[in-house]
Amino acid sequence: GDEEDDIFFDPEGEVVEQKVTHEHSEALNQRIKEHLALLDHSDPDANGWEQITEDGEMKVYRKELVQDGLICDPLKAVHSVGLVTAKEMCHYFWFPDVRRDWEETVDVFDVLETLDEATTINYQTHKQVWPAAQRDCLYLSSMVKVDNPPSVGDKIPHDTWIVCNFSVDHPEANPVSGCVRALIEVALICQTFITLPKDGGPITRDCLQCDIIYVANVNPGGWAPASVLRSIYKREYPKFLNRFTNYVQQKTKDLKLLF
Ligand code: 18C
Repeated sequence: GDEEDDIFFDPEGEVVEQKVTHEHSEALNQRIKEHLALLDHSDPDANGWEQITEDGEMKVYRKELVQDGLICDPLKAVHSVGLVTAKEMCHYFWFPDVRRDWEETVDVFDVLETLDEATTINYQTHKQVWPAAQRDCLYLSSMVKVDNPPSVGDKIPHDTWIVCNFSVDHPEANPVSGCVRALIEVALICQTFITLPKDGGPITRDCLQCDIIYVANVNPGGWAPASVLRSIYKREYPKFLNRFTNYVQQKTKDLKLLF
């Protein structure tokens, strides 16, 4: 389609420009803007986030939220891992070809459309959890470099990337029968921090620290027992973050740094 610029202001008041290249560009830009506001919260317990678990550097928070009788608890995790860049983390989270390498909760996975080099529309079904019906979701997934992130105090990131997944409709969806459609709003925000070698040598993987914020708002779309659902949350999100970050560290350990 026609390219035009959509200009908006980030929370610091700086102008951020995002290209409008496809029919979901404006929705995408709006969500990116909202997710990036999370970088402003230096206190992770701010705004009613309740910590539900932690594991090393990883902390997982939720807010209890029930909508129309359905449990829709927003989830937020913060993590920090060495040896990888923000772009590498986001690449492996976004790139459809490697989805099955790290995503354990998915059965069917199809790319329905490629909107640009870093944006796809995906359909997937998730493993069924007794006694609830199986879930599927249909979502746009896009990976974007963030040029002017809101600042997080005195730490200056080398670079910032985000992957944004959110539910959309698509005419070519061929849903698996019996599935209940879950609605998702997910973001993975990654920032690379570099400690330069004291001897002036080259930057190696040991110089890298990648800070991560992961947020997920999932509406289960239909009945699911509260206790089962909340225990799935508590178990599956930390499991995903550990598995995924280990996966990216393994995949990249012998590769050139990707910024
Ligand atoms: O972000 C992640 N993955 C991305 C790529 O797949 C994408 C996916 C988001 C998750 C959408 C969840 C939709 C419903 C899931 C159904 C439950 C499956 C659980 C299977 C357990 C064996 O952004 C990484 C996501 C990793 C965490 C997934 C767990 C999500 C739990 C949400 C539960 C809400 C649905 C209720 C289902 C019924 C349960 C009784």
